[in-house]
Amino acid sequence: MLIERADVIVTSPGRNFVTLKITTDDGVVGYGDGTLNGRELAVASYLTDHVVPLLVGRDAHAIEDTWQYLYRGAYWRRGPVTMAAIAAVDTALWDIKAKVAGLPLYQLLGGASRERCLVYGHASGKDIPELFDSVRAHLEEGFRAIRIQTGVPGLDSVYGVASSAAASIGDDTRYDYEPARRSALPAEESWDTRAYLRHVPSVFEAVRGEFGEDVALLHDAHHRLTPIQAAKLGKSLEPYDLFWLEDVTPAENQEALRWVRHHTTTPLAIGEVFNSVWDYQHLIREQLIDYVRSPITHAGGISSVRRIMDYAAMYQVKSGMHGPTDVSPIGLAAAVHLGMALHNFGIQEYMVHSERTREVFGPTHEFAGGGLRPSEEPGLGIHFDEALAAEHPYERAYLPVNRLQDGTVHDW
Ligand code: GCO
Ligand code: MG
Repeated sequence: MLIERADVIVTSPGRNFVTLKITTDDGVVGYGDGTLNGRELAVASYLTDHVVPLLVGRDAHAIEDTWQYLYRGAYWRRGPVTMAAIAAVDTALWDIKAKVAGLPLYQLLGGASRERCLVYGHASGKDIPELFDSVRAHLEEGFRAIRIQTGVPGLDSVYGVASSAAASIGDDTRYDYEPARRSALPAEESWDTRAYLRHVPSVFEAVRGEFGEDVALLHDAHHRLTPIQAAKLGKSLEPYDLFWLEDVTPAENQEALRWVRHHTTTPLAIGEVFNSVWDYQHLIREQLIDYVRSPITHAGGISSVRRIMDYAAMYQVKSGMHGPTDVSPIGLAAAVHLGMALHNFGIQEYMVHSERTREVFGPTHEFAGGGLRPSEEPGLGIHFDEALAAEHPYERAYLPVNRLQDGTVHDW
C-alpha cells in the first residue's frame, strides 16, 4: 500500500490549525495534526515544500522507517517545526494503519489499559467569586480534576484567566487567554512575580475550603519563575495537595528542576514545549519530575511520544499530555488512543474545542465519568470536513508577550 498523495490543509475555525491528509493508492485516508500555535505557516511550508515530495510513493505501512527517514534524513534534528511536521506524518500513518486493520487505534498500541483517560479542565476567574463559579461549572460538567488560575491583585491580565468565566463549553471565548487574539501584533501583558507568589497560596486555600479535599487541583506557572522562586511556590502549596505544579521554570535548563525538587514534595509536570526524548534525558533518569507534558502534535507523533513514555515508565514518571485548544481534535484523539494503551498514563489535559472547531474536525471521542474515551471506529475516529475547513481561511494570530512592570520582557 503506497502513499499516493499528501495534502496540507490550513484552516481557522475559531483558531488556526495545520492538518496533514495522507491518501494511499487504494484510497485509505489518514489525518495528522501539525499545529504550532502562532507559527503555523512554518510547519505548513516544512510539510508542503520539504516533506510531501518525500512521502509520495513510500510504503504507507512503514511508519517507523518513515519516522527515522524524516528525522535522521533531514540532518537538522529536533526543534518544534521539524517535530510538529514529523508528528503530522506519523499520526496520519497510524490512522491509516488502524483503518486498514479495521480497529480503533488504541488496539494497535497494545489495547485498553483502563476504561477511560482521566482529564483535567481549566477553571479560572479574575477574582475568587468568579473562580468559584468556574470551578462549580466544571464540577457540574463532570470534571474531577481542575486546573486553577486566577487574576493577581495589581496586574491587569494574567495568563490562564478567561475574560468571561461564564463562557460555557463550545463557546469560542471560553479560553480567550491564549488567543488566537486576532490582532496584527502580539498583545502585551504585564507581570510581577512577588505579587503572584504572595497571592497563589491564598487562592488554593480558598478553593480547598469551598470544594473540599476530593477534587484534584492543578496549577500552571507558565515558565515564569527562577528555581528558588519555584521552590518557594511548591513549598507554599504543599498543604493544598496539588495533583501537579506545571512549568515552574523555563524548561531549557534541566538542572533548575533539581533545586525545586530538593525543596518541595509538590509533584512537578513539565515539557509542553519539549519536542524530543532528549529534552527529558536527565529530568526522567534523575527523577526530577513526575509528569511528562509533551503532546503528540509537537513531539514527533505517536511513535516518539510512546518512546518517551516507555523511558519514563522505568522511573515511575507518568504522562500528562498537553491538550490545549491549539492542539487540534486530531492531536487530542491521538493522545486519547495512546493514553488508553499506556501503562504509565497519568492524566490528559482537556480544553474543550469550540463548536466551530469540532464541526470541522468531527471528533468522535466521548467525555464521561471525568474522562475521555475514544470511539470504537477504526483509526483515530476523526471525520474531517474539508469543504467546511475551506470556509475558514488562515488568519495570522500571535500568542501574547509578557513584560515586567518596568518594561523588561519576561517569559510568557
Ligand atoms: C497549557 C499551556 C497552554 C499554552 C498554549 C500555547 O498548559 O495548556 O500552557 O496554555 O500556553 O498551548 O500555545
Ligand atoms: Mg502549560
